[in-house]
Amino acid sequence: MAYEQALVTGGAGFIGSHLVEALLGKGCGVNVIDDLSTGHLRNLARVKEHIAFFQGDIRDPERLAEAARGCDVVFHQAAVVSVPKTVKDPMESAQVNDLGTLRVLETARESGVRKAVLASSCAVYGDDPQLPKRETLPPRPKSPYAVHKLVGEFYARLYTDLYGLDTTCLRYFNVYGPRQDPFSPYSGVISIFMERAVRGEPPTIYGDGMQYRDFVFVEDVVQANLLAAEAETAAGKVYNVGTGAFVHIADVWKALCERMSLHSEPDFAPPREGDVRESVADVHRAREELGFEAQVSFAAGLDETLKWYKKHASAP
Ligand code: UD2
Repeated sequence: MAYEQALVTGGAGFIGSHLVEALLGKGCGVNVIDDLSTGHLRNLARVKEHIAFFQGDIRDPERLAEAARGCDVVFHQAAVVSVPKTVKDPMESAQVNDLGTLRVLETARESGVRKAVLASSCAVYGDDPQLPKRETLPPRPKSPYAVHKLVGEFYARLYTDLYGLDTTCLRYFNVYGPRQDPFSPYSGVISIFMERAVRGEPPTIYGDGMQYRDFVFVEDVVQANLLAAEAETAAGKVYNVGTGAFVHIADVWKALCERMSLHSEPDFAPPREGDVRESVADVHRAREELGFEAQVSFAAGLDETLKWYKKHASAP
């Protein structure tokens, strides 16, 4: 193993907490920093005895330095993750997502971290109609969130070029899985539909339901992070993390109804403003350079996620 001690920023969040578990499973020591603004300690309940947890803000240099001490790799997952929140308050989200990310890179540089893997997003592609989304497409950010992610990518590459810090950015497509919080109108569609299906209530589909997304299971996203951390030739680069396949939104609900033996027609509402109609990842670069290939089929991922939502129906 190329690293022994990892820092996971946002480690109490949906993706971060799965990453923490996988790192521990590999025998790696794990430090977590999280301000618990959207993450929850319950996401770390199973591993809390085995990690060093630092409650704090990534913008706090002393706290971050404390959390990074002794780490050779950083997985940066902490962010304001709600796109509409960044639209509503672009100054605050820039503080966290732009300056916070810069602080993470700077702390990595100062504290002798060897590698930083940053969570980016397919949001950077914006509404470019070309499909599948290839890393070589010029970015067309359509929200402050997308700009933040792009800024992070640029800083990461700069830190590789200027300071020799090995950085890799991963453009997550639509991540889903256990622990994704459904209780916000802006939560991922699968988490919202899961919650509805478990209650036996119909969801709302915005538009005709024929829009589609590349849904990638959280365990696959974790694997992509682990591969990126060990890759020798990924410094300063960005990679899509998706499956290369897509599912129509209407079919997500159908698949859930089948599994729950529900006969529930969704409500339909006008398309959401600014919605991208079609999104699917080109997965070649990640496959060729990181050896990453999503392993979990949509059917298997949905089963696994549903199992979790059924168990945690009232308190995800
Ligand atoms: C995803 C990311 C977002 C940003 C964006 C960039 C998530 C949760 N969000 O937004 O952070 O990176 O990609 O393009 O991964 N829908 C319904 N009913 C609902 C909720 C959603 O029909 O109750 C539709 C929605 O209109 C959209 C699709 O489902 O067409 C996916 O919505 P989403 O919010 O899960 O994800 P997306 O791709 O808009």
